[in-house]
Amino acid sequence: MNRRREISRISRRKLLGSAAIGAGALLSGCDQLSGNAGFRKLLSKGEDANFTVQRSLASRNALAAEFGEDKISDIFPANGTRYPNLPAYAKFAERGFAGWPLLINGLVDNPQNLTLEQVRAMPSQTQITRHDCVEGWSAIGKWTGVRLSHLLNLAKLKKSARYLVFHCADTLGGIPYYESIDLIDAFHPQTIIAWNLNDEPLPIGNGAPLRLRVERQLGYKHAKYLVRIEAVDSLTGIYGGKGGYWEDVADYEWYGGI
Ligand SMILES: Nc1nc2c(c(=O)[nH]1)N[C@H]1C(S)=C(S)[C@@H](COP(=O)(O)O)O[C@H]1N2
Ligand SMILES: [Mo]
Repeated sequence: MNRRREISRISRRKLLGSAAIGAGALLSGCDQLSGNAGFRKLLSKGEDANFTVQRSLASRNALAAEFGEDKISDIFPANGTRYPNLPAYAKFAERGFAGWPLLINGLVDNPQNLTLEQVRAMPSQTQITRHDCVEGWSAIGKWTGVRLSHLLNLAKLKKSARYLVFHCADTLGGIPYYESIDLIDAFHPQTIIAWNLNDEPLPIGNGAPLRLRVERQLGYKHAKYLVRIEAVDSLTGIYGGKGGYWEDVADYEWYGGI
Protein backbone atom coordinates (compact mmCIF):
# COMPACT_ATOMS: atom_id res chain seq x y z
CA MET A 1 0.00 0.00 0.00
CA ASN A 2 1.41 3.42 -0.87
CA ARG A 3 1.97 6.07 1.71
CA ARG A 4 -0.99 8.24 0.80
CA ARG A 5 -3.43 5.38 1.04
CA GLU A 6 -1.90 4.36 4.35
CA ILE A 7 -2.41 7.87 5.73
CA SER A 8 -6.00 8.11 4.58
CA ARG A 9 -6.74 4.68 6.06
CA ILE A 10 -5.33 5.77 9.38
CA SER A 11 -7.23 9.02 9.49
CA ARG A 12 -10.47 7.27 8.55
CA ARG A 13 -9.95 4.79 11.35
CA LYS A 14 -9.32 7.69 13.72
CA LEU A 15 -12.54 9.34 12.62
CA LEU A 16 -14.53 6.15 12.98
CA GLY A 17 -13.01 5.65 16.39
CA SER A 18 -14.19 8.92 17.82
CA ALA A 19 -16.08 11.52 15.83
CA ALA A 20 -18.20 9.22 13.67
CA ILE A 21 -19.32 7.04 16.56
CA GLY A 22 -19.92 10.15 18.60
CA ALA A 23 -22.17 11.59 15.90
CA GLY A 24 -24.27 8.43 15.78
CA ALA A 25 -24.65 8.41 19.51
CA LEU A 26 -25.51 12.07 19.42
CA LEU A 27 -28.43 11.41 17.10
CA SER A 28 -29.88 8.80 19.41
CA GLY A 29 -29.41 11.22 22.31
CA CYS A 30 -31.38 13.85 20.37
CA ASP A 31 -34.17 11.38 19.67
CA GLN A 32 -34.51 10.68 23.35
CA LEU A 33 -34.46 14.36 24.17
CA SER A 34 -37.04 15.46 21.64
CA GLY A 35 -39.58 13.15 23.28
CA ASN A 36 -39.10 14.84 26.62
CA ALA A 37 -41.58 17.52 27.60
CA GLY A 38 -39.14 19.49 29.71
CA PHE A 39 -36.65 19.65 26.90
CA ARG A 40 -39.24 20.77 24.33
CA LYS A 41 -40.27 23.52 26.71
CA LEU A 42 -36.65 24.64 26.99
CA LEU A 43 -36.37 24.79 23.21
CA SER A 44 -39.66 26.53 22.52
CA LYS A 45 -39.46 29.11 25.28
CA GLY A 46 -35.73 29.47 25.78
CA GLU A 47 -36.41 31.31 28.99
CA ASP A 48 -35.00 29.00 31.63
CA ALA A 49 -33.86 31.30 34.42
CA ASN A 50 -30.66 29.37 34.99
CA PHE A 51 -29.84 28.92 31.34
CA THR A 52 -28.22 32.31 30.85
CA VAL A 53 -25.75 31.25 28.18
CA GLN A 54 -27.81 30.98 25.02
CA ARG A 55 -26.38 28.37 22.72
CA SER A 56 -27.86 26.40 19.85
CA LEU A 57 -28.64 22.74 20.35
CA ALA A 58 -25.89 21.89 17.87
CA SER A 59 -23.23 23.63 19.92
CA ARG A 60 -24.50 22.16 23.21
CA ASN A 61 -24.14 18.72 21.63
CA ALA A 62 -20.64 19.30 20.20
CA LEU A 63 -17.98 16.95 21.49
CA ALA A 64 -15.23 18.04 23.87
CA ALA A 65 -11.72 17.60 22.48
CA GLU A 66 -10.13 14.22 23.05
CA PHE A 67 -6.38 13.66 23.27
CA GLY A 68 -3.83 10.92 22.63
CA GLU A 69 -2.25 8.80 25.38
CA ASP A 70 0.95 10.85 25.06
CA LYS A 71 -0.88 13.96 26.30
CA ILE A 72 -2.03 12.44 29.62
CA SER A 73 -0.76 14.56 32.54
CA ASP A 74 1.86 12.92 34.77
CA ILE A 75 -0.10 14.00 37.82
CA PHE A 76 -3.84 14.61 37.93
CA PRO A 77 -4.33 16.96 40.91
CA ALA A 78 -6.98 16.35 43.56
CA ASN A 79 -9.01 19.47 44.34
CA GLY A 80 -11.76 20.35 46.82
CA THR A 81 -12.50 17.34 49.00
CA ARG A 82 -9.63 14.88 48.97
CA TYR A 83 -11.09 12.44 51.50
CA PRO A 84 -14.80 12.58 52.46
CA ASN A 85 -15.30 13.05 56.19
CA LEU A 86 -18.29 10.68 56.36
CA PRO A 87 -17.34 7.86 58.81
CA ALA A 88 -18.91 5.23 56.51
CA TYR A 89 -16.60 6.37 53.71
CA ALA A 90 -13.47 5.14 55.47
CA LYS A 91 -15.18 1.77 56.10
CA PHE A 92 -15.93 1.41 52.38
CA ALA A 93 -12.41 2.54 51.44
CA GLU A 94 -10.92 -0.17 53.70
CA ARG A 95 -12.63 -2.87 51.66
CA GLY A 96 -12.02 -1.49 48.20
CA PHE A 97 -15.49 0.12 48.09
CA ALA A 98 -17.20 -3.29 47.83
CA GLY A 99 -20.96 -2.77 47.84
CA TRP A 100 -20.76 1.02 47.44
CA PRO A 101 -24.31 2.16 46.63
CA LEU A 102 -25.48 4.21 43.69
CA LEU A 103 -29.15 5.14 43.84
CA ILE A 104 -31.09 6.62 40.93
CA ASN A 105 -34.44 8.00 41.98
CA GLY A 106 -36.74 11.02 41.88
CA LEU A 107 -38.77 11.48 38.69
CA VAL A 108 -38.12 8.01 37.27
CA ASP A 109 -40.39 5.02 36.63
CA ASN A 110 -37.76 2.40 37.62
CA PRO A 111 -35.65 3.60 40.55
CA GLN A 112 -32.24 1.86 40.56
CA ASN A 113 -30.51 0.65 43.68
CA LEU A 114 -27.13 -0.33 42.25
CA THR A 115 -23.83 -1.44 43.71
CA LEU A 116 -20.40 -0.40 42.46
CA GLU A 117 -19.92 -3.96 41.16
CA GLN A 118 -23.10 -3.72 39.06
CA VAL A 119 -22.11 -0.32 37.67
CA ARG A 120 -18.61 -1.49 36.77
CA ALA A 121 -20.10 -4.45 34.86
CA MET A 122 -22.04 -2.12 32.55
CA PRO A 123 -20.92 -1.22 29.00
CA SER A 124 -18.02 1.20 29.36
CA GLN A 125 -16.33 3.88 27.33
CA THR A 126 -12.96 5.54 27.73
CA GLN A 127 -12.07 9.14 26.89
CA ILE A 128 -8.95 11.27 27.30
CA THR A 129 -10.06 14.82 28.05
CA ARG A 130 -8.85 18.05 29.62
CA HIS A 131 -10.24 19.09 32.98
CA ASP A 132 -10.32 22.87 33.55
CA CYS A 133 -10.68 24.21 37.10
CA VAL A 134 -11.72 27.83 37.62
CA GLU A 135 -8.89 28.11 40.14
CA GLY A 136 -6.52 28.24 37.20
CA TRP A 137 -5.20 24.74 36.54
CA SER A 138 -5.91 22.12 33.89
CA ALA A 139 -5.01 18.45 33.58
CA ILE A 140 -5.53 15.76 30.96
CA GLY A 141 -6.78 12.40 32.18
CA LYS A 142 -8.13 9.15 30.78
CA TRP A 143 -11.56 8.32 32.19
CA THR A 144 -13.48 5.07 31.94
CA GLY A 145 -17.12 4.65 32.92
CA VAL A 146 -20.68 4.03 31.81
CA ARG A 147 -22.63 6.61 29.86
CA LEU A 148 -25.11 8.41 32.04
CA SER A 149 -27.66 7.89 29.24
CA HIS A 150 -27.37 4.11 29.79
CA LEU A 151 -28.27 4.51 33.46
CA LEU A 152 -31.12 6.89 32.64
CA ASN A 153 -32.54 4.44 30.11
CA LEU A 154 -32.64 1.80 32.86
CA ALA A 155 -34.29 4.19 35.30
CA LYS A 156 -36.72 5.57 32.68
CA LEU A 157 -37.10 9.30 33.24
CA LYS A 158 -40.62 10.59 33.62
CA LYS A 159 -41.73 13.21 31.09
CA SER A 160 -41.62 15.85 33.81
CA ALA A 161 -37.88 15.34 34.54
CA ARG A 162 -35.73 18.34 33.55
CA TYR A 163 -32.52 18.09 35.61
CA LEU A 164 -30.31 15.47 37.21
CA VAL A 165 -29.00 16.22 40.69
CA PHE A 166 -25.79 14.47 41.77
CA HIS A 167 -25.54 13.84 45.51
CA CYS A 168 -22.06 13.27 46.94
CA ALA A 169 -20.71 11.60 50.08
CA ASP A 170 -18.71 14.67 51.23
CA THR A 171 -19.45 17.98 52.91
CA LEU A 172 -17.40 21.19 52.75
CA GLY A 173 -17.71 23.35 55.85
CA GLY A 174 -20.66 21.20 56.91
CA ILE A 175 -22.54 21.72 53.61
CA PRO A 176 -23.10 18.70 51.34
CA TYR A 177 -21.42 18.91 47.93
CA TYR A 178 -23.83 18.43 45.04
CA GLU A 179 -24.20 19.40 41.40
CA SER A 180 -26.83 19.35 38.66
CA ILE A 181 -27.04 19.31 34.87
CA ASP A 182 -29.86 19.54 32.33
CA LEU A 183 -30.97 16.75 29.99
CA ILE A 184 -28.85 17.99 27.08
CA ASP A 185 -25.69 17.32 29.08
CA ALA A 186 -27.20 14.22 30.71
CA PHE A 187 -27.64 12.54 27.28
CA HIS A 188 -24.40 13.95 25.79
CA PRO A 189 -22.31 10.99 24.55
CA GLN A 190 -19.26 12.03 26.63
CA THR A 191 -21.16 12.34 29.90
CA ILE A 192 -20.18 9.30 31.95
CA ILE A 193 -20.16 8.00 35.49
CA ALA A 194 -16.47 7.13 35.76
CA TRP A 195 -14.79 4.47 37.91
CA ASN A 196 -11.26 4.50 36.41
CA LEU A 197 -8.68 7.25 35.98
CA ASN A 198 -5.72 6.35 33.74
CA ASP A 199 -6.68 2.66 33.75
CA GLU A 200 -6.76 2.37 37.56
CA PRO A 201 -9.71 2.58 39.98
CA LEU A 202 -10.30 6.25 40.85
CA PRO A 203 -7.90 7.41 43.57
CA ILE A 204 -9.71 8.64 46.68
CA GLY A 205 -8.60 12.20 45.96
CA ASN A 206 -10.22 12.08 42.52
CA GLY A 207 -13.64 10.88 43.69
CA ALA A 208 -13.49 7.13 44.43
CA PRO A 209 -15.34 5.04 43.67
CA LEU A 210 -17.68 6.87 41.23
CA ARG A 211 -17.69 10.39 39.83
CA LEU A 212 -19.40 12.38 37.10
CA ARG A 213 -17.53 13.47 33.95
CA VAL A 214 -19.45 16.15 32.05
CA GLU A 215 -16.78 17.11 29.58
CA ARG A 216 -18.23 20.32 28.12
CA GLN A 217 -18.26 22.00 31.53
CA LEU A 218 -15.80 23.31 34.13
CA GLY A 219 -14.26 21.23 36.92
CA TYR A 220 -16.70 22.07 39.70
CA LYS A 221 -19.57 20.41 37.79
CA HIS A 222 -17.76 17.01 37.86
CA ALA A 223 -19.24 15.70 41.11
CA LYS A 224 -17.01 13.21 42.97
CA TYR A 225 -17.98 10.53 45.55
CA LEU A 226 -21.40 9.93 43.94
CA VAL A 227 -24.05 8.16 45.98
CA ARG A 228 -27.32 9.24 44.36
CA ILE A 229 -28.60 10.65 41.08
CA GLU A 230 -31.98 12.31 41.43
CA ALA A 231 -34.23 13.37 38.54
CA VAL A 232 -36.13 16.57 39.33
CA ASP A 233 -38.34 19.10 37.52
CA SER A 234 -36.87 22.12 39.31
CA LEU A 235 -33.74 23.00 41.27
CA THR A 236 -35.66 25.27 43.63
CA GLY A 237 -35.72 23.71 47.08
CA ILE A 238 -32.70 21.47 46.47
CA TYR A 239 -30.07 22.56 49.03
CA GLY A 240 -29.48 26.30 48.35
CA GLY A 241 -31.58 26.23 45.16
CA LYS A 242 -28.93 27.36 42.66
CA GLY A 243 -28.10 23.88 41.38
CA GLY A 244 -24.71 23.21 42.95
CA TYR A 245 -22.47 23.68 45.95
CA TRP A 246 -20.34 26.43 44.41
CA GLU A 247 -23.37 28.01 42.76
CA ASP A 248 -24.99 28.27 46.22
CA VAL A 249 -21.99 29.43 48.26
CA ALA A 250 -20.05 31.55 45.77
CA ASP A 251 -22.46 32.37 42.92
CA TYR A 252 -20.62 30.30 40.31
CA GLU A 253 -22.52 30.02 37.01
CA TRP A 254 -24.88 27.04 36.96
CA TYR A 255 -23.90 26.42 33.34
CA GLY A 256 -20.09 26.23 33.59
CA GLY A 257 -19.47 25.83 29.86
CA ILE A 258 -15.90 25.64 28.55
N1 LIG B 1 -17.95 15.75 45.82
C1 LIG B 1 -17.12 16.70 45.35
N2 LIG B 1 -17.01 16.86 44.03
C2 LIG B 1 -16.19 17.80 43.51
C3 LIG B 1 -15.46 18.69 44.36
C4 LIG B 1 -15.59 18.50 45.77
O1 LIG B 1 -14.99 19.20 46.59
N3 LIG B 1 -16.44 17.51 46.21
N4 LIG B 1 -14.64 19.68 43.81
C5 LIG B 1 -14.91 20.04 42.41
C6 LIG B 1 -13.86 20.85 41.77
S1 LIG B 1 -13.83 22.53 42.08
C7 LIG B 1 -13.00 20.33 40.86
S2 LIG B 1 -11.88 21.28 40.00
C8 LIG B 1 -12.98 18.87 40.63
C9 LIG B 1 -11.62 18.35 40.99
O2 LIG B 1 -11.51 17.01 40.62
P1 LIG B 1 -10.17 16.27 41.00
O3 LIG B 1 -10.07 16.26 42.50
O4 LIG B 1 -10.27 14.91 40.40
O5 LIG B 1 -9.06 17.10 40.41
O6 LIG B 1 -13.95 18.15 41.35
C10 LIG B 1 -15.16 18.83 41.54
N5 LIG B 1 -16.08 17.92 42.17
MO1 LIG C 1 -12.50 23.42 40.48
